This record gives sequence, C-alpha cells and structure tokens, in this order.
Amino acid sequence: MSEFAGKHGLIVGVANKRSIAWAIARAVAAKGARLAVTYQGERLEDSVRELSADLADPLVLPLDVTSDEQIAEVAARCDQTFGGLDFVVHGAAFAPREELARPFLETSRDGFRVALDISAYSLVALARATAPLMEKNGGGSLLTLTYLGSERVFPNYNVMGVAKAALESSVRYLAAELGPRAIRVNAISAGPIKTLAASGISGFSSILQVYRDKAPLRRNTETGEVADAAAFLLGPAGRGVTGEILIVDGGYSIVGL
Ligand code: NAD
Ligand code: IMJ
Repeated sequence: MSEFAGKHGLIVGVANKRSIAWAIARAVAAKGARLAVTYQGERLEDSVRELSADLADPLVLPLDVTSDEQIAEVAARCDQTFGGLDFVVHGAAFAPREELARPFLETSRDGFRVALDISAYSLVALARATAPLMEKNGGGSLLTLTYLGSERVFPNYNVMGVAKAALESSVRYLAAELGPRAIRVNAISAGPIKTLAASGISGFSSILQVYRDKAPLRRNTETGEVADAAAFLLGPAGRGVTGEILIVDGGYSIVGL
C-alpha cells in the first residue's frame, strides 16, 4: 500500500484536474510519495496550487521546460527540500496550434523546432538535471507520456507525431546511458483522453468513438488507468523495466481491422 512512503517525486505537466500528470501525482501521493509539482507560467499557478493543496506538504514551483535556468532551479529546490529524488514524471507537450491544423507538408521550421524542443528535448534536459538527485538516492525512475501517433499517422497530429517519435527514441538512449546509475527511463503510450491537450482538436469526439468501437476493452482510456500503470513503472514493482514504451489504450493498437 505505502510502497512510496519516504519517496520523493517531481511531477511536470499538470495544468488542471484532467491532466494525466495530475492523475499520476494523486496515485503516487496516495501510496505515500511526497511531491514537487510544477506549473508552466503564472496563468496556471492558481490552478496547480489549488489542486496541490490536497497533497501532503507539496513543493509547488514554476517551470517552463524551454528554460535551462528554470530546470536547474527546480532541481536545486528539490535537492534542498527533499535531499534527492526517487522519480520524475514528464508530461509536457506542445506544438503551435496552427501546425495541428494545416497539412504536415506545411510545417514551419519554427513550429517544428518548438514542438521538438518542448515535447522531446525537454526530457533530455530534465533527465540531465535530475539524474544526480536520483543517483543520490541510490537510483530512480523517469517516466514520460507518449502517443501512438509516433508510429502511425493520425489526422492533424502532424509534427507532434514526429516529436513523439523523437521522445520515444530519447527514452531508449537515456535508458541505456542511465541504467548503469540505476536510473530507469520509460514511457506510457496512452489512448486518447479529453484533457486540455485534446481541447479544440477538431474531430476529437469522433476519435474517442473510433477507439471505443475498436479497442478490445470497448471503452476509452481513463487517466486513472494510466496513473496505475505509471505507479508500476515508477515504483519497486517496475524495478526490472527500462527503455520500455508501455501501451495503455484498452488494446486499440493490437487491432488490425
Ligand atoms: P495537459 O494539457 O493537461 O498536459 C500537457 C502539459 O504540458 C500542460 O500541463 C502544459 O502546461 C504542459 N506544457 C506545455 N508547454 C510547456 C512548457 N513550455 N513548459 C512546461 N510545461 C509545458 O494534457 P495531457 O493530455 O495530460 O498531456 C500530458 C502528456 O500526455 C502529453 O505529453 C501528451 O502528449 C500525452 N498524451 C496525451 C493523450 C491525450 O489524449 N490526452 C494521449 C497520449 C499521450
Ligand atoms: C492532438 C492533435 C491531433 C490529434 C490528436 C491529438 N489525437 C490525440 C491528441 C488523436 C490523442 C492528444 N495528444 C496525444 C497530444 O499529444 C496533444 C498534444 C498537443 C495538443 C495541443 C492543443 C493546443 C495547442 N497545441 C497543442 N500541442 C500539443 O495549441
């Protein structure tokens, strides 16, 4: 039950109560973890502070993952307050809205850069900044979130698909290098969920319907299901797993027709 008692984690990617990262935060906090939760910009500060009020003595910090200074500051604050880290959740993703609306062929150089910077490079930067803190604690677990659009073409996913392919490859390269330091690196590939990152995506409701119809479990993925899989990868039960992309999508991806 309290498999995370005495453990410290950093959660990046909470915007509101629907965020997948928030479901993960709740799941590991319920199992005893003490958390640092970050918010991207003042716009989200109130929302994240309000949510975090339910956690036991949380550290709530600003973090824009495009800033190396802010990443260093977050790592320093975790070090000061917790004396190290046992796990890190990376749930940040972004592409400029227009890149998800026009044809992939029209992807701009800047849109490509921004999408890859925020959605893929940030994992590498976060890993570099937090690895010494996890090493201090005798090892750790780093987890990110991805989507099947990394391997297959989904309408409008566009440059985010390219960014997720880079993210998943980064998981493997980081896992290979950090394994000798007892740090595991994994991703969960979740089925579509109606979060802020899905808002305003044209046809998202029909996508949910297709998944519901075709997935072996005949229903949509819930954040709580992703969170339980995350707790497995972040905690002692996942100790033998690294470099893995664990699919939590009700089985949708196995179906051919
Ligand atoms: P969400 O909007 O709640 O989370 C995305 C987070 O990214 C937000 O908290 C946002 O603040 C953060 N972010 C964006 N730019 C940032 C920056 N520069 N610095 C710091 N943070 C930044 O939506 P979500 O669905 O919970 O997304 C979390 C992760 O799950 C993303 O990686 C997303 O690609 C992935 N995912 C989502 C779905 C889905 O259908 N919702 C499916 C599979 C994977
Ligand atoms: C997003 C766009 C198009 C198709 C999509 C999605 N499908 C799914 C998503 C099929 C499941 C959600 N997803 C997996 C994401 O990673 C979303 C990332 C995202 C969403 C937005 C919307 C608002 C914005 N920029 C974004 N950048 C990344 O301005």
